[in-house]
Amino acid sequence: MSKKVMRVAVTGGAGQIAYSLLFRIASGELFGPEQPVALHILEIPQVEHALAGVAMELFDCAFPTLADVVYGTDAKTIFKDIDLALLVGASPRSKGMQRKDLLAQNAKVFIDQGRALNEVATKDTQVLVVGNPCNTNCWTTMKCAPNLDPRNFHALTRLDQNRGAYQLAHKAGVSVEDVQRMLIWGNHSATQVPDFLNAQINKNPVKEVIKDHHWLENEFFEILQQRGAAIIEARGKSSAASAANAILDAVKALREPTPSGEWYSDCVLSNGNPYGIEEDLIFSFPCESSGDGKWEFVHGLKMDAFLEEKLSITQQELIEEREYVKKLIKE
Ligand code: NAX
Repeated sequence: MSKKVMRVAVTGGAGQIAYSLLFRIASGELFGPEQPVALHILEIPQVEHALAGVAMELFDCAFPTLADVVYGTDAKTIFKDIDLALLVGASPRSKGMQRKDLLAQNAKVFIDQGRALNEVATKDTQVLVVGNPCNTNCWTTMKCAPNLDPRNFHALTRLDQNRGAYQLAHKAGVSVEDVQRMLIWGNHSATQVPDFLNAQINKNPVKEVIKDHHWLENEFFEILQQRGAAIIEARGKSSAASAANAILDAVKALREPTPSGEWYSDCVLSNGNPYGIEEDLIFSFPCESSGDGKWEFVHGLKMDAFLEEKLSITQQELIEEREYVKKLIKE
């Protein structure tokens, strides 16, 4: 393997998503068997010892594609020379904590990591934020890393898209492969907007295949908006393997040309979007990629009163989150 090593930073390396994600990246699944990869793994000092154990396990897999593992607790050391940053680590929401408390706690994490990226990463480094609230954490990181290209900042709604595709397929009694153009708009939160107006099943509008429109407007929304909570209730822990899987899907979506007529959900900077969404938000849109990390908005999706109302609710939530963290960045 004489190719230049692809350097991928993963934060929250001792956490549960990373325990699936790191091994799938190291195995060559993300970049292919010919692409050597180095993992740069960041954690907080309290769990550095556990992270050492994860690194030992990575070495013990003897993956031919794993060229190097760098791990530690200093963001500037870990982010040096990277091509891609997967910002997974964040403080969890504890019992009784309000969303605003979580925003404030995690704003600090992403202000520091944004500044570290700004100092040591290159303009072309791609950044995908997973740690919640991921849209606003992504916005914070982007604002604190003005040396990087703002179009290279992404937050994850791919898990919600995948969940939506499964639910539509299950309801229609078809395979997930038969569901096309599934899309999530807005915030990765309980205001997210799964779009059944533009989605298709076997190239037919979903509303023509699933005649139960009450289910689409109610249960379908509720299942997706509450899926994370349902998994915590059932498993006692939040989604991890499916989140890692969605991270891989999201990175592949940027690295592989989007098939003609298709799109994928990605939370990106809203500037210049064709749907009238306020500028300067990290908002989930229909995107297509030319396969080299560059992406464009997909134009011309249908809108109706139901969708527009839902979009305005999720947009408002993101505006409020942004205004709240703005003050914290200035402090
Ligand atoms: P875990 O609590 O298992 O792991 C998080 C890890 O991050 C911990 O090991 C912690 O020490 C580390 N960490 C905390 N602050 C850090 C910092 N400043 N630098 C580096 N590491 C730090 O959580 P896990 O289940 O892995 O989830 C990680 C994040 O993903 C959470 O914020 C979670 O809410 C979010 N999720 C986002 C999803 C999405 O679709 N966007 C879905 C899955 C997941 O819920």
